[in-house]
Amino acid sequence: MKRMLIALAALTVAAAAQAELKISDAWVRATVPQQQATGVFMNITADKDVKLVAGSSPVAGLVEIHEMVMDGNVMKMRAVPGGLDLPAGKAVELKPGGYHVMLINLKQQIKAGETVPVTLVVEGKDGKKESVEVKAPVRALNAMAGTGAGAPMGAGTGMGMQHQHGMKH
Ligand SMILES: [Cu+2]
Repeated sequence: MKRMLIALAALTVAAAAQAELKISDAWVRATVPQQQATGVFMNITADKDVKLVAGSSPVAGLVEIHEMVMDGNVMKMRAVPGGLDLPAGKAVELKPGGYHVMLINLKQQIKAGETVPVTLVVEGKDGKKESVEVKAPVRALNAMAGTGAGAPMGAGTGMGMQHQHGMKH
């Protein structure tokens, strides 16, 4: 009886802290054989202030939240320090050349037409974490920014290359 009460209390706390995430246009960039890493892109809108702090996927040994930064004249990517802010009610775009979820140490080739499950972990201001699963369809290797993103072609291509050699960062 006592154990059951504790379980109920825990559930109530989780429900109160829960943020809702609206995720749209999720996709993963396809890989060539032996490729070690690729990016996952999507639009996320949270209903509370949370941070995207981590992720996991059955196809990757490691998942990181990345941003692109200029290092001299070279665009590089790195893990977002402290996680990616998802302000309440504001759509945050993860797209090629910008923020992305990085799948690292790939266990298999990611082929166009498949769907990759990715679990995202967000942290609220109270430090509570919750996870959301996204099923992201795979798009061809040369796929550019998703619907409506309209990134300039030249810049996008260069960053795409950086992605394919993601293990160097
Ligand atoms: Cu990356």
